Amino acid sequence: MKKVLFSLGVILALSSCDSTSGFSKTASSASQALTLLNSLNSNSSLSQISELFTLLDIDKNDLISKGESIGKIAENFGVLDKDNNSGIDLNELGGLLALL
Ligand SMILES: [Ca+2]
Ligand SMILES: [Ca+2]
Repeated sequence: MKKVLFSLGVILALSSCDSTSGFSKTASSASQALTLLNSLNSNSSLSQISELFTLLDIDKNDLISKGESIGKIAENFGVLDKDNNSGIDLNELGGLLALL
């Protein structure tokens, strides 16, 4: 929890001295990701999972880290991260459909 607050503080500090355009872009893809996540159900296609993955993987390292995860993905992070490498890859994210 402390770590989350710390990274939030870093994000806020960065956004206040950076131009606001970069921050609002991030905020909008985060809200897009949340909308998409909420629209998923057990019949959702892998292309929707893939779109969600792209929105969430902010640093583009092909893994969703704990910090990048939101909602049900954050809640089930340990379940989805099958190989316990502290990141959820596209295949592991597909496991989300079984939890919906
Ligand atoms: Ca990432
Ligand atoms: Ca993993």
